[in-house]
Amino acid sequence: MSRPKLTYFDAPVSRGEECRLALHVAGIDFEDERLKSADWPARKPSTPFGSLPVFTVPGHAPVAQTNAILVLIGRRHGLHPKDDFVAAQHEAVMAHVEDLRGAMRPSMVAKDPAEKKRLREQLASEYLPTWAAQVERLIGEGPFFGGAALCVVDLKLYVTQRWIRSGALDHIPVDIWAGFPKLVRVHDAVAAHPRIQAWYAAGAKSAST
Ligand SMILES: N[C@@H](CCC(=O)N[C@@H](CS)C(=O)NCC(=O)O)C(=O)O
Repeated sequence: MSRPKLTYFDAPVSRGEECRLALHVAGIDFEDERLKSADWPARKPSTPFGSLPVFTVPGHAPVAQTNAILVLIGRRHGLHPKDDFVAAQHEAVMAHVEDLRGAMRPSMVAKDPAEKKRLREQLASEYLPTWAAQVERLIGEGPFFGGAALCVVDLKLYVTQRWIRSGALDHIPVDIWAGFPKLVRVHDAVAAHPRIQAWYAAGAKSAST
């Protein structure tokens, strides 16, 4: 292996997509390894924590945990604040995104449609608006989370909003965060970023989900 490799499932979503976007925005030539679900059971035990994404750089141990990967890329390529305290604010919001994924999970795995509906409606009425309000009050003048420059935290906020807006989550209104203008502005600024546009213009990497 002569170049960095990002391993994730074959879908333009979630934790893996955040890392792909970070690598692309950073201008890193990387191998975009996309696993089929059928291949995962055989690969899972060889990953650090039995999960994806995993980032492998020649000469170094594989790095797992999305936020660790993003902060590593961000620090090395100017996509994460240099000031420790500012960086900690970004990392707190990155952890907040992971909290949201954890909160969504029971509704993702619920088999009973009525139970799924109940969980989703509860998320839509309480958790998701509160989650967004907490982020909204941390965002400054923009257009990005920390100001004029795109950072890895913005990629997480973008991918998360894209997920909510995609319509893939039954019983969660696609416009549930429309009333949070700073959050929406972060989404729009990332979507309009030339490197993001270039990534999705390149082909099979649909931004529809
Ligand atoms: N805390 C981990 C969570 C990773 C995670 O749950 N990844 C999911 C895909 S988004 C996964 O690997 N699922 C398959 C499995 O757990 O077997 C991170 O942030 O990377």
